Amino acid sequence: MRWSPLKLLLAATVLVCGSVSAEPALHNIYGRQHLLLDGRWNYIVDPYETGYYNYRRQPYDQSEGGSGGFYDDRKPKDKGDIVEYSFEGSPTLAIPGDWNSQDAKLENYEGTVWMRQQFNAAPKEGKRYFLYFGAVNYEAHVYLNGKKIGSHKGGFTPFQFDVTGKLKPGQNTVIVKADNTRHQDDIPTVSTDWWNYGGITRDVLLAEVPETHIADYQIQLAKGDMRRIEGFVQIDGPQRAQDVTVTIPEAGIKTTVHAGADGRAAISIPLTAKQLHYWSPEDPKLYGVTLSSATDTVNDRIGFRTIVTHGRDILLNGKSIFLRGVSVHDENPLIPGRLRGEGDMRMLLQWAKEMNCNYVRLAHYTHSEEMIRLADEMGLLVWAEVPVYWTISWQKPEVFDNAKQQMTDMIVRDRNRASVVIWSIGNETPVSEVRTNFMGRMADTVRSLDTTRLVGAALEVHRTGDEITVADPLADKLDLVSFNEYAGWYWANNSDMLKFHFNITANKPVIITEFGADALGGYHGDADSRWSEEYQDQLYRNQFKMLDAIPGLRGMTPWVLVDFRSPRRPHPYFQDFWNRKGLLTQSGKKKQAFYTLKAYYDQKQKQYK
Ligand code: GCB
Repeated sequence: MRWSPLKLLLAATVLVCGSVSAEPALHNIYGRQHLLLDGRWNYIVDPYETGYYNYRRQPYDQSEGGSGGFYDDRKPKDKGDIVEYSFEGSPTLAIPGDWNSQDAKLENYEGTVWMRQQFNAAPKEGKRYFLYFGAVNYEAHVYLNGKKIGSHKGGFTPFQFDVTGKLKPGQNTVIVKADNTRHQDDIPTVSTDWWNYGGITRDVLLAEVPETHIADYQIQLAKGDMRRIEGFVQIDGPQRAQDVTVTIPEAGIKTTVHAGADGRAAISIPLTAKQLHYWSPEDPKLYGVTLSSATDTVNDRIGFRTIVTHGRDILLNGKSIFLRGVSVHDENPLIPGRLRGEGDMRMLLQWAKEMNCNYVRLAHYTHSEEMIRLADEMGLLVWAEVPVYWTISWQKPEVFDNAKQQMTDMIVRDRNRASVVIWSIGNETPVSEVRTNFMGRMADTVRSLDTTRLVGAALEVHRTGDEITVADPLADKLDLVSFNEYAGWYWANNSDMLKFHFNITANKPVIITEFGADALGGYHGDADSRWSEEYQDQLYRNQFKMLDAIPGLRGMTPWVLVDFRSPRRPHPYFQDFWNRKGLLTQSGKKKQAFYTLKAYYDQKQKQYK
């Protein structure tokens, strides 16, 4: 069919007006009644976006009742009919899972892929249904039974659509158009040091909740106050004014609060001295917590701890702590691709624990909710971050809105996780006025959403002669002096790096967010030979000397736990498209520096006993 210009214009208008952005996701999605839509999804690779645009590059009608694109999932009506695509018979991807690592032809693919799943539903009266995506990289357009239900941008945070009234009893079809093309005005932007894994990389769920339900809540210790639980509960639906009872049976807590017409109630629960067993890496105690109202009940497992800074100290539950950390990417070195489930996640966190870590930096984007819940359970403190990385289009309001949305979605998702102690607003953002304004507003966003945690950013260092400083006005907005520094690798080397010294005068704790060196596992040389395990090992030893001289040093997360794939790393022998700064190789073998860092952490642990 050829479309008249008027019809095309109308369709385009409806498309713009009719496209619904995703809504903030329900808190604690795994605690809700749900159907998991993971599994094998049929997919069609669509580099020219034939399923979305007609031959004139006009989008097909995406309005209610609109049709034309692959979302129709059309079958030929009769033998004379022509349909040039078919999900039936198309290959399948395991979801959650990126496409780059599942189809050799797609290893470097950046563009559109359509994915289809079919499922049975039995929608009930008086219930609301949300189609929830843990993460889709990067831009997602979602269709249910041939109708567009909305779109979302951002590859690492969850989103959902209200599909109440749109589900059919019996078989339903969900189709996702995902596009991982990089753009300058996105978050992250075109240049990163990680693989741009595209697709539905985390769980897809159909959640069922009562019409009036508990949508969100925070139940945490008040900032620095070990004797008070503080937070809120938010009810959504037609009967918002309700009582909500919070019970923590093991701690003998039962409190009822009243939500007004806006569905919101503040929570404040005084505690006696020994009422709670506080969460810590040594003893990651989680309590069963239940929120119940006349219409809904939600269960969670929550740990209680305080985190504050005091001068140059970091106090966990009032006690000085050294953050013995390591940086981690959401990537499985053994089976290429993003982490696909608890087994993968446990493997990475267990390696960190073996190194005697009490802390991980989940860099440089938001990792999955399961990973954070595992950190809660295994006793690892967490630095959580959004992909505001390197050079963003700082001056554009819509880019700020995107960054703010990703930050908000991360906080809303993880605000009840004891492990998360630091929200990071970004990584290595070069100093300029417009950037500092942008990042300052990001810090304000975090503080407006959560007062109980610290705010950080991985800053850059500045060198004058032999002196290394952090000359960044953003530091005033942060709770920590936190920075990446590559002494001995990108500048200086093992034989001259020790002539440099840090001069950091701020009365705040100092956390090194990255340092490191590439080493090809099994490649040996002396401590001056780049790429050798000995070079990396010596660099760590030198770093400890330099860093221990900083009076406020309270932690570090060397770069990085395990080798990871990166298109920026083409050296044919040493890299082969892997960043080799891992303390473990791509096959999980420990490099020498693994043991050196462990020994350093053993000693730090004794020091902070
Ligand atoms: C950095 C980046 C990180 C890179 C690392 C490197 O500063 O934050 O994403 O992977 O350096 O290896 O160069």
